[in-house]
Amino acid sequence: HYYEGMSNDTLWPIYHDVIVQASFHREWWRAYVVVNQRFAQAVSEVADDGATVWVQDYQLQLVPAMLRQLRPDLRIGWFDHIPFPPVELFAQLPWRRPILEGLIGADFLGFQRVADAQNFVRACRQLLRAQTRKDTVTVHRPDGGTHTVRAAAIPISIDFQGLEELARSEAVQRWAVELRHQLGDPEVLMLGVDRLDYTKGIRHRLKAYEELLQDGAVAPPQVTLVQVATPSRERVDSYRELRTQIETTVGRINGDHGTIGSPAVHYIHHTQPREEMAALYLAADVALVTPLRDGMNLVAKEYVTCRWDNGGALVLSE
Ligand code: ADQ
Repeated sequence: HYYEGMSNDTLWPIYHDVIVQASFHREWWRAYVVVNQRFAQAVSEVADDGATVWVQDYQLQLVPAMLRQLRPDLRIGWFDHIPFPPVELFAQLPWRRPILEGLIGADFLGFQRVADAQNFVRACRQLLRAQTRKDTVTVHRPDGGTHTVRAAAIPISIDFQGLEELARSEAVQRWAVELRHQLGDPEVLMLGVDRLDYTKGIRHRLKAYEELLQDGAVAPPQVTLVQVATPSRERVDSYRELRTQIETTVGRINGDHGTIGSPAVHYIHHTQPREEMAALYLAADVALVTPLRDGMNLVAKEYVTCRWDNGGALVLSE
């Protein structure tokens, strides 16, 4: 109810522009409150006097206020890894007010983009009638005082030094060459790496590739696509449906356009070791990063980092 329900079948779709319908269930919300309370309680028992606590992501939006109540001495930050929706979408949530009140308990709220932080500030103004000024929101406390929280963009990045080192290592470089050989030495190797999620645009990407194959613009083995689709949220209906659609499409494309020994799409549905990911990035001529909606997208940054030779092309959706 807490994770697959409220977090991933209610909040996730609302925060990603309702690409799929969100579900609303009171019992999911109740579980969300209970679990957030449990996190707040646990942190309150271990945090040092005056410690700074970082709360991560949309699964824990009530923790800041709950924690502040338990431990007023703490400095509390929260980071949103996904988009924060415009108020028109956010307002669909029956629990919009308690969520905003939960977040306001923090001292600082971090978002991926300025627009996300602005959406949050606007939601506070419109839905809570809170006082807002630039990137701050001020509310009255029950004791008569006021509390101010700042909401700003602090986009996430990756450990690019560590990853570049790995991608420069002899083992990974050798692996990249071997990979291309195993794939039939294509002239152009295209790569997609995504969690199997409807926000990532995997179906749209496959459709575009299929049209290029149909038009005769590309053909294996000269051009080939490796699609890594990591298993994700497999007990949520919309994710199960998506997996079926993607795997049916891959099967159709290979049936129509592949030949023995050279499929048009190489499809991988499991997690891979870091070294293997680095080798794939290094081997790929084109990385296709085409989400419909995304917080940041680390795959784009990882590809650019692994192509330390400044080769390759990154195709990035709007
Ligand atoms: P995700 O949607 O999971 O996270 P994304 O930014 O696409 O995030 O990163 C996925 C990560 O998983 C990458 O580091 C990638 O290398 C790794 N990965 C994918 N498939 C893998 C596989 N088969 N094996 C091993 N590793 C694999 C959320 C938000 C994003 C935001 C991030 C970080 O949805 O928008 O960028 O958090 O804030």
